[in-house]
Amino acid sequence: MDRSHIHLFVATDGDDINPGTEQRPFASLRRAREAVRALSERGKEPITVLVRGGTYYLREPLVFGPEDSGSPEASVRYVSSPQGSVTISGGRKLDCRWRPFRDGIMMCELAEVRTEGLSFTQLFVNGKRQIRARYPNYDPSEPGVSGYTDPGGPLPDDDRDPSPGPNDDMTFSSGAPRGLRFDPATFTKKRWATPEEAVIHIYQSAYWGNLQWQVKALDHGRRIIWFGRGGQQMGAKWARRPCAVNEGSRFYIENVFEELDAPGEWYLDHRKGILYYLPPEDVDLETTTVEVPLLQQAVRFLGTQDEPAHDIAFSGFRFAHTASTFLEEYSVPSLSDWAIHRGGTVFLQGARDCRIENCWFDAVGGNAVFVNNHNRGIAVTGCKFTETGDSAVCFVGSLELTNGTQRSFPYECQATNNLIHDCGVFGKQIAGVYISRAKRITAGHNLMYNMPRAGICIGDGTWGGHVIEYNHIHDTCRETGDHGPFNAWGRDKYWCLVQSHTEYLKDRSHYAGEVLIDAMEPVIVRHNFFQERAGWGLDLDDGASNYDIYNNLCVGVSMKLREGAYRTIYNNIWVNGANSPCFHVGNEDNHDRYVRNITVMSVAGMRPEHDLNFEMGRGYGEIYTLIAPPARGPWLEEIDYNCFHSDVGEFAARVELRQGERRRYSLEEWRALGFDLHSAFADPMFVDPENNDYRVRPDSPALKLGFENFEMGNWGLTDDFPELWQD
Ligand SMILES: [Ca+2]
Ligand SMILES: [Ca+2]
Repeated sequence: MDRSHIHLFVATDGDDINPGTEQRPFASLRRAREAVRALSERGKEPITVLVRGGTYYLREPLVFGPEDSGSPEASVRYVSSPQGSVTISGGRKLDCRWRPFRDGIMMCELAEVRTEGLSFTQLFVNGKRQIRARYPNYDPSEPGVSGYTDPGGPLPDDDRDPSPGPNDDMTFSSGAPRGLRFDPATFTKKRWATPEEAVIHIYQSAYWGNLQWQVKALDHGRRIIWFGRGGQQMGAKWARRPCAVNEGSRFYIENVFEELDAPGEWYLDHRKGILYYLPPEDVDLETTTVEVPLLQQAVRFLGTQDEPAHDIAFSGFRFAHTASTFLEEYSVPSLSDWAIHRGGTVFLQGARDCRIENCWFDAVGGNAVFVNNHNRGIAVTGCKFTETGDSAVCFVGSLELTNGTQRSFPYECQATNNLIHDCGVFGKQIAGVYISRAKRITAGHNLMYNMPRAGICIGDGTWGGHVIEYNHIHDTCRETGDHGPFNAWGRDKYWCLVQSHTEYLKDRSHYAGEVLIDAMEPVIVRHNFFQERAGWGLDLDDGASNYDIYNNLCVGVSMKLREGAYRTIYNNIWVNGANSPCFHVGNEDNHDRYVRNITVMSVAGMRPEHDLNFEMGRGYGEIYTLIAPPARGPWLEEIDYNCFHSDVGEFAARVELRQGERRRYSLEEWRALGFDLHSAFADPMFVDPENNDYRVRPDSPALKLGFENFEMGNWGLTDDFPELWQD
């Protein structure tokens, strides 16, 4: 052991009155933090706190401030020893004495529910999240579809709420519906004793995400579910006017005692202090560990722009049992669709050069890592995120607080080499990596799959400079639509809602405006591999501007450019996209260039899918979709030197003009628009597509057009991703 390197020790069988040595370790991370704080060598010598294996149940979040910081030469590190052996729990273990209730349901008395006000919304049995008693029952077979039921329809405005809340008369533009009609044919036949305890989880009408409400009352006569608090979990709620939720909004309702009827379901009776649980067959209650989340956050790095918490690292921990946050406060960080809860199991605000490395965020209740407002040089790397309630990693600044010398946004941070899958258990408008009001964020070498919405999402152009590279993303947007594995918006100060969403089919248009004031530096998207069955692929939605997109391989999806300007799309490969490359609602004179790309469409490869997404081009072998070009040109600075092919045998583009004219263009007609004058309809001659080698052969016509082969297979996790977190 390096003599100049200070080591402190923590063990579950230690004692906080100990000196924290190897022989006499502390018992808590909190005590170790206090010892580090007091060390005169702090910032001069590297300090490592070695935490020995076991579960550390926190009574309150661990907070690290400027006074707990290291220095660039001598950081303070908290390390699980060995790696992966330590769980930092935001909950507590229950002492359950189970006895039978009825129908296989077991019960146990929890005195602390009445004596201490213990309350929880999740239950973990042997480390696995169980199911709060619900209707319909959970069914994993088709995520977002199975385990839900359809409503009867939205609530008409003139339906009078028999017990309005004191502020229900306050109306405002981002308000939420007051309730929902249920369909007696499909709704539960059971009668609920305490419907006001129930929580509804329901998809927004356009399936851009979901919303939750506390149920206020059930009216069986009028077939109405009245909503109480909730509906704040999305920014864009009004996709299908007039209702955020309508007859197409699938939902389930949880926390209902009478619906406890399936293995894995549980219910806590707060009044009696009794926990009920129907154990699955493979659970032996004699030997189980039962844990419940209490804290929403486990670790907080808290400083300021002038006095940051800095040079602190967490390495090798499993984070578990943090409380769900979907009924907490959500804010709308930008003009994009999102609302977000500014919290996370690890929360950073006013931090600099801190690292979260090699950690597993195991079924945490809300966001896993939230990098809020001013932060710089934060790295989240080598981590695994599974079954998170909301997003995995969020970098979100504050427009309200960013002004003058107030730099209240994440800057030069990274989420790299992370394994992210099956996230968004509660929230569906979530992402693997979410970036909003931030600058120069790198998302690289992540492997993401089985996500309800995008893998990586950028909410508006402020302030660009991000690098999205070498990610391998597949099976995203499983529960939502109109999106892709990568999604971005550019609803900054010049973006025009009127052109975008109401006038775009009329004879009106204008230019994109001074988009580079907000989207200051280009966002680089390169060397990613996206494999999907549906969706837009690279979805540059609503004005997303200033992008350089090259050397990406997209199989099953392609790309979309909607409004915006200054996008250069070159040297990418799109194979059998659910959508053909789409130029969607154009701004005049928009400086977009689309050159030297390869598009291959196969009708033979078409798979009819149940699909939430718009499918345009699929099944027709169309090479492009062009929708609502500007009423006055020019549009698209250059589309040329592309190689495209389809087994239909000839070029076709689907064109929808503003005047409502829809038809297929031949190559000659397409060229009459000034596009693809030098491009070739020809087989690009991939080397070995069956094995994801989409380089082209030396005699490929694409090479003659300037396409250059790029490396294959270097996407996703790198070799130093921790072996213990590999699936
Ligand atoms: Ca049930
Ligand atoms: Ca979109």
